[in-house]
Amino acid sequence: MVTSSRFECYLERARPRIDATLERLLPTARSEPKKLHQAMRYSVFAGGKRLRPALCLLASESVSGRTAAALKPAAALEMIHAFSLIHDDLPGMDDDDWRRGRPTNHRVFGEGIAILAGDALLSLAFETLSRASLHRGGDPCRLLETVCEATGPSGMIGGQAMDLLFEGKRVPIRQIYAMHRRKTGALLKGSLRLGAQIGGAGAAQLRAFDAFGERIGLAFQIVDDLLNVRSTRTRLGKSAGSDRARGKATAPRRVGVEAAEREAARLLGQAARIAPRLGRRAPEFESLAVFLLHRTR
Ligand code: GRG
Repeated sequence: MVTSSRFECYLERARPRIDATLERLLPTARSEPKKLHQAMRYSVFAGGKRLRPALCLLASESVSGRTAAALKPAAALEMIHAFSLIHDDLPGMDDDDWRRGRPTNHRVFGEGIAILAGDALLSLAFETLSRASLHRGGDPCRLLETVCEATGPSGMIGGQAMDLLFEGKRVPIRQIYAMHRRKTGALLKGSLRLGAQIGGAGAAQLRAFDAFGERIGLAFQIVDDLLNVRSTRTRLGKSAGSDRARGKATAPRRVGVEAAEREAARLLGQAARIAPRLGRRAPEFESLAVFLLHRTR
């Protein structure tokens, strides 16, 4: 019998609350412009794991024992994530037809509406963050700063640009990891920082969250690249083997599957050793490191 880890149990419990918050924040599919709202909802409610919002909630709970103030900011992270996937799949980027076992947003709604659905999700995310109600005199500007840093040129957008520029080139592994830290790692790390800030973490605890986030963020993308090599489309819900076909710069392609696996395990081992410094939910964070190493989608 396969038993779920502590982190998976937390994720299962958090998901309905995250979904309900997203449901309240997103425009209904019946309001105009219907096609735009349908496209936004198509990608947000497509069976994603809700990892980023769950990390935000877990960090807030770990610091303060509370999650209520983190719920809307957590939902904003999922909107940004959905936005990035819609744009990542576009013909001008990775040109993918499948995501989470369904046709990609632009395949269903057309390229123009897919671009706008992504843009609208990003704007709605920042609107949501700007309205965050924080206890103990917390400042929503600090939250915006965290998320802007995670998504901007030094975060996700910068990493996506490196990803495009590296295509078809033989890039040193150091630069591949620098790209991964930005493209994927920055939003995961930022999700933890956001939750910790909402919980009222002090400087030392924020540094511990950053150190943990740095490692799980990079390891997450290495594992994603390994899945792209090893898995099938049915299992992943998106195109497998596409990195090789597009000449993507990835760790398994640059240093080999075994060395990439060792690096992911090394980073997640380090993360597990930092976990005890992350507050009352330390066991869930430790379990997260194991979950990320063994995930299959
Ligand atoms: C303006 C924020 C912003 C971004 C635009 C398109 C783009 C720049 C960035 C794309 C970044 C990207 C697609 C990174 C890949 C991250 C990744 C491995 C996603 C898969 O995450 P999971 O496994 O997905 O959490 P689910 O389906 O579970 O939600």
